[in-house]
Amino acid sequence: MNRDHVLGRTRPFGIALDTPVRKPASPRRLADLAGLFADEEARKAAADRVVYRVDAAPVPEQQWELPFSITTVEPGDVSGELFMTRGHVHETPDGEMYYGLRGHGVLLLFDGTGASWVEMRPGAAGYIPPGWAHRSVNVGIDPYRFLAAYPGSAGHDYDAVLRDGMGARVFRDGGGFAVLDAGGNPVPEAPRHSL
Ligand code: M6P
Ligand code: ZN
Repeated sequence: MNRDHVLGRTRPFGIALDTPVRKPASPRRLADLAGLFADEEARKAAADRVVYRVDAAPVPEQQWELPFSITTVEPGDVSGELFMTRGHVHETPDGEMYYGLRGHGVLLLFDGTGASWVEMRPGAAGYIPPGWAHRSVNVGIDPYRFLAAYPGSAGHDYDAVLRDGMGARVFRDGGGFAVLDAGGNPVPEAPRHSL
């Protein structure tokens, strides 16, 4: 790729992270999340409830670009399973970075064999390594909001998650939450580093 070609494509800009970026994209409701929660009947019964929305910066999903977006997941659950995004794996095995802005979340990760997770609070960064499926879960009582930045070449494959799941589900547990594998065993949290 030659530099002159990419230089003509997009222009610098800034965005205030905590105000609506553009007109919000159409919200994802429980009606749009078929086959993802363990209790499918309970999901259908509450089909109109808004689960999350994604506000994307005006960056094209093309190689060499770095698209970013703010996702807001509402608090709530389906039979105790906490509200979450659809979840996807990248079509090309690009990594991604999340940064917590508001509320309390879990970044759930799955490499096709085992699950892992990162607790997300305002100011926390979570790393999604190449090839790992990822989903965001609101484990708090307020909306959970985070910034995501990923290579423009990545693409979104949703079928892999529908077919194979995420290796774990996140449930309400008393006043807190539990990340459990298919056998009902707790999944260990990923290590947390300081810079
Ligand atoms: C983050 C990023 C986006 C993604 C969004 C919602 O903002 O990972 O690429 O679209 O979360 O997740 P999903 O597409 O899985 O519903
Ligand atoms: Zn992604």
